[in-house]
Amino acid sequence: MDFENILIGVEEGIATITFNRPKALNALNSALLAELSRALDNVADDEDIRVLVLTGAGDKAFVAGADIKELAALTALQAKRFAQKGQSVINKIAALPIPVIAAVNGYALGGGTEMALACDFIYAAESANMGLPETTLGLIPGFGGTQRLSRLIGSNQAKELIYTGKIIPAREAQTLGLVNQVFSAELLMGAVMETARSLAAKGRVSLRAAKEAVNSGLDTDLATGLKIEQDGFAICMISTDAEEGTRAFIEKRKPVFKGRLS
Ligand code: DAK
Repeated sequence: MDFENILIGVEEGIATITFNRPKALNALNSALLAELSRALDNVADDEDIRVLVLTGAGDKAFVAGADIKELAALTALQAKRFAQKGQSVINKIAALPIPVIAAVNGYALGGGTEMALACDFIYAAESANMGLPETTLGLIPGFGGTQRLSRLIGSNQAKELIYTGKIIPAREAQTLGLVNQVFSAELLMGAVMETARSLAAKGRVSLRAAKEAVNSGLDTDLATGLKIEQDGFAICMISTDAEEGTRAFIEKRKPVFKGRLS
C-alpha cells in the first residue's frame, strides 16, 4: 500500500510507522491522519505483527503538533471533522491489541505529545522536547491530551503543563513520569528495538490481556479492575501460549509462543 506522509516497515514481527513530513517537522495534516488510520487497520489485522513502534522522520521532530497552517484555514465544521479524525486515529493506537512504543526522536508538541501518550510507553532522545502548547495558540489539546496526561502524571502536574503550554526537555518529562527512558539520539532506536524484540518474543495473548487489564482498569474502580484482571488471567491460562510457556520452563528451553488462544 502506497503512503506519502508516513513510512511503514515490518521486520521480525515489529512494525515501524514513521511520520514522514520532515520539512514540516512531521506536523499532522488530514492526509497524514487518513494514511495513519489505514496503516493502523492493517497492523491490527496482521497477526504476525506483535509490536508497533512510532517515530518521526529526520532528526528534529517526532511530530511538531497538528498542522497549524492547515488548521488556520478551517471552518468550525471542518475543525470538528479534523478533531474527530485525530481523536479516532489516536484512539486506534491506544486500542491496538499489541504493545505500542513511541520513539520520540525530537519535538513532540501538541498532537505529537498526544500521539505519544496514546502509546503504551515512551522512550525519548535526550535532545527531544515535549509539551502541550495549545493554550499559546488560544486552543486546548484536542487529541486526548487533557485526559491522558492527567491520568499518567497526575492532574496537578498535567494542569501546570497544559495551562502554561511549557515545552520541556526529555529528562524533565522523564522526571514527571511522562517518558519511561531517555537515550542519546544515536542510541534511541537501538534501545527501542531491543525492547520491541523482547516483547515480540513474548506471548501475544498475555501481552494483550495485560494491556487490556491496565487500560480498562484505569477507567474503573479497584474491585472492577481486579475482576478484569481475573478474567484476563483465566483467558491466558487456557491459551496455547501459557501451555507452551509452562512446558518450556519444565523442559529448560526458551518458549516459542504462537500467540493463539487454542
Ligand atoms: N504545523 C505546520 N508547520 C509546522 C509546524 C506545525 N505544527 N511546526 C513546524 N512547522 C514548519 C514550520 O512552519 C517551518 O516551515 P517553513 O517555514 O520552513 O515552510 C518548518 O516546519 C520548520 O520549522 P521552524 O523553522 O519553525 O523550526 P525551528 O527549529 O525554528 O522551531 C519549533 C521548531 C517546533 C519550536 C517550531 O516549529 C514550532 O513552534 N512549531 C509549532 C509547534 C506547535 O505549536 N505545534 C502545535 C501544537 S498545538 C484541534 C485538534 C488538535 C489540535 C488543534 C486543534 N481541533 C479540535 C481542530 C492540536 C493542536 C496542536 O498540536
